Amino acid sequence: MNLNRISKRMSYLLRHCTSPLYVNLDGGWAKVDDIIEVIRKKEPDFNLSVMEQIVAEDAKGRYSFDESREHIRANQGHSIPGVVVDMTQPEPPELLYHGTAERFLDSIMSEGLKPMSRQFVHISPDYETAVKVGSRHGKPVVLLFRARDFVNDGNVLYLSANGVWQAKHVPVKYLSVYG
Ligand code: HQG
Repeated sequence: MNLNRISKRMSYLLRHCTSPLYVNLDGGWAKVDDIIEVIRKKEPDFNLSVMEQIVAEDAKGRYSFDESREHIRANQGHSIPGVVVDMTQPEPPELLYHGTAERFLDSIMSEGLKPMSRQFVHISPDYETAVKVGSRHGKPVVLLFRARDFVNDGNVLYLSANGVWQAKHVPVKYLSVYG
């Protein structure tokens, strides 16, 4: 059984799949039994203990169970319209990082960071994470984001349960190319 492949399937169902919609818009929770049932159609060995292992071992903390452990959600990364996952708004450090690919730079430096297909722009807590995120799209470039100024100017910046900062839009004036 390929756990990485199953995790991708879980991510798809919990973040992106609208037909049918497995998640409750209020909180992004899906029934554990429903997710297991649908994935078992392609992965007959998948079961609750494998799901628990994937959730516990996920390097990015992508998933959470609720207190009853009857529901599971993705902590961030949704494209499903209307899903609201609870996030906090702690005071950010002065600087955060956004990893992207060189080919997107001109567009970003003219229109700012946009969420593209997701609900939010994802912003990393450190340079190394940003390099990894940017490398997924091509030659990585890291942008410095003046997060404290952004918030002090009245903009909203969220922190997901697994430590990814999120904003609806980041105007160019808060961004500069790192290095
Ligand atoms: C870029 C992974 C042109 C943006 C990672 C990014 C992350 C623009 C791409 C999470 C733009 C969107 C998210 C603009 C933004 N013009 N390009 N105005 N504004 N972009 O995959 O941030 O493995 O939706 O720079 O670890 O790469 O899925 O976002 O390059 O946390 O859990 O448009 O996905 O986590 O790409 O990655 P994505 P992302 P998971």
